[in-house]
Amino acid sequence: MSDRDKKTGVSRRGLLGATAGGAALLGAGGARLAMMGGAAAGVTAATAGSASAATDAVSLAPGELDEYYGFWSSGQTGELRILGFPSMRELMRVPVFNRCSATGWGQTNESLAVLEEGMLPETKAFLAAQGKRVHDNGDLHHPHMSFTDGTYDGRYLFMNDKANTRVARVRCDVMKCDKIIEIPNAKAIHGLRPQKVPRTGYIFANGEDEVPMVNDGSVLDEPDKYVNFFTAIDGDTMEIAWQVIVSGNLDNTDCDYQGKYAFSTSYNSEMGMTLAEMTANEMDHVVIFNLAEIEKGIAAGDYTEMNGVKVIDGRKGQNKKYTRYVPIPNSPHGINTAPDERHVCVAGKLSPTVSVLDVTKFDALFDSDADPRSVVVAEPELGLGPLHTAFDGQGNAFTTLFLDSQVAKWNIEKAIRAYNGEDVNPLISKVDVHYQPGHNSTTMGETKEADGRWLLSLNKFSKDRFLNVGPLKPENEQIIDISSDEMQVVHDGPTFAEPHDAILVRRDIVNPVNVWDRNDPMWAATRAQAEADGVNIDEWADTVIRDGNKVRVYMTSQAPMFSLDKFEVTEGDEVTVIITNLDDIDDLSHGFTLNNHGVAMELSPQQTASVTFTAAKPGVYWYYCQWFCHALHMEMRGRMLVRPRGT
Ligand code: CUK
Ligand code: CUA
Repeated sequence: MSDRDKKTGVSRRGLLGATAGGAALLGAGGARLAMMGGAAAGVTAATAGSASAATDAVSLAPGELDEYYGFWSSGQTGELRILGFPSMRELMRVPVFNRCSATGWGQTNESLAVLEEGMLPETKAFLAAQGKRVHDNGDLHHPHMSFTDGTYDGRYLFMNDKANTRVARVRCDVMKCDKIIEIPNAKAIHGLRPQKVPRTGYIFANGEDEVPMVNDGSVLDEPDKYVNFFTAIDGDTMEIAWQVIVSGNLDNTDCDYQGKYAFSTSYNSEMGMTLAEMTANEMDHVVIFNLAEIEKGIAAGDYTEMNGVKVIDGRKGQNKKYTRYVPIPNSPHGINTAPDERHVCVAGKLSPTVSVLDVTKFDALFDSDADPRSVVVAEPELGLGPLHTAFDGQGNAFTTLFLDSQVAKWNIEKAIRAYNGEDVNPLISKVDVHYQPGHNSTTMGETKEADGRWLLSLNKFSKDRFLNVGPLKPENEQIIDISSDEMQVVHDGPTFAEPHDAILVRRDIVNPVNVWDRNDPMWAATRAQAEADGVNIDEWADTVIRDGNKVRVYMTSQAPMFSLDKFEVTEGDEVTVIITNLDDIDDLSHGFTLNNHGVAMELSPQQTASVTFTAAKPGVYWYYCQWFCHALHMEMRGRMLVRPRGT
């Protein structure tokens, strides 16, 4: 029990009671958990760190820079967040699946183009029926950087939207989203990973929710008609390369360091629809995808075309060239490839075990009819509710234990020896975290350059760790010093809904620009329209073009003024305001906010952005710059006159 717990009188075990009770509701799975309760006894957990020299290591003096970029998901907030690590200072929010009031994401024509481009026609029609053009929510779980030769290359970040079945890409040069695609056939994209070797390459994306193969509303309770999809996306073009139909829900995914296999956990091998059905089996599975065979199968025409995608049948009992199903206990969740480039750790969730797969045994699995379990080389029992595993690059693994509110440090090689009958204990130590950890992440830990310096534990509950802000509490993300075998918690970091995952990237890998390139593709369509209108948007512009009832207002910004301090339109006009920020000094962002029109957008140095609205109400409306840019920032404003129709 930590000092903090003593002070509040709340015991960690007491807090767990409620959650463990929840687990018991799961029936067979819960019973198994209860039975395994003592499995990891014998290792005492370190107490949580109090203020000490170690906490100094994560705090920076004013003006100092962090050693790592942290790229955070934000769950149902829908954005990507950038934090400095280990200071945990939030540096930026990158809107992706959400609507952003500050930047105009989801409102500017340039962002709407990104949001609409990869949308399925049926979704466009569905949204139109709701009076909308785009979704304004998303559920972003898994941000991952592109790889070259097994380590991060600083080109792109890729991420999923579980809520609306999408995959997005963020450009690391400007830290803006440039592509969003909706995945056909699949539903609820969850696990997502980029190919590590030779490069990204493919983005692997799991469909979590199974739906009837023909989902037209005529099928509900015919489980054999339900299917699920694994998708490979080309990370360069953001087009779908192929899909594989699988048995079972897909949860998380990862791939090897050889460029041959991807693999996904599956928590509902039963293909059940209710809680009881979904947790009936003691064993679920990991699906292994043979990339070369799938590519050959596609080339040879062994696919069905579904909604424009080439789909291979990789269901259990189908053609074994493409997939193999490895039985794993019990509703496995996280799947993480170790930096040793060989071992894959599969967290058991409802089983207290982590199953270790050896990728060098996968060839034999596909070449012969070997027992799929032959690729399992260790299965240490670590504690209750193992969810995700991170690595230090020195042969050790760190697994979050959701129900125990702990992180277990263990040694992969020792776990293999124990599995082979040797009398060794792979468990090194445990540390209490506060509380209920999901993902964890080590510095560079999902690359072959894992450096073993820090562990981040992303805890779902914060309970008593912060000032009370009402029934909705922040989550708590803790930094753990892993420089010695006794792990020490050195920092609490509250976060808002609901980061699942984060990656910690050495800062030399990430090199964004300070000022936009005037020829950036982000506003190529806007530029083409300006050219058609005979307006040069790279220089001072103050032109109003009338085109029927469409009006295009071209202006520029340069501190502390807009090139137009007024313009006139007529009631009912569809008005597009196009602005180029001519300032090219670091940090000199402007913005355009139009009063009482719900219009606001970002204009960073050398950026062009545009926004379209209907001038529906006669009158004078002030527009202003919403980024404090100059001593005369308040004066950086102008007027739009909307004349009554017919005047
Ligand atoms: S999942 Cu959330 S804790 Cu979406 Cu990565 Cu495991
Ligand atoms: Cu421009 Cu404030």
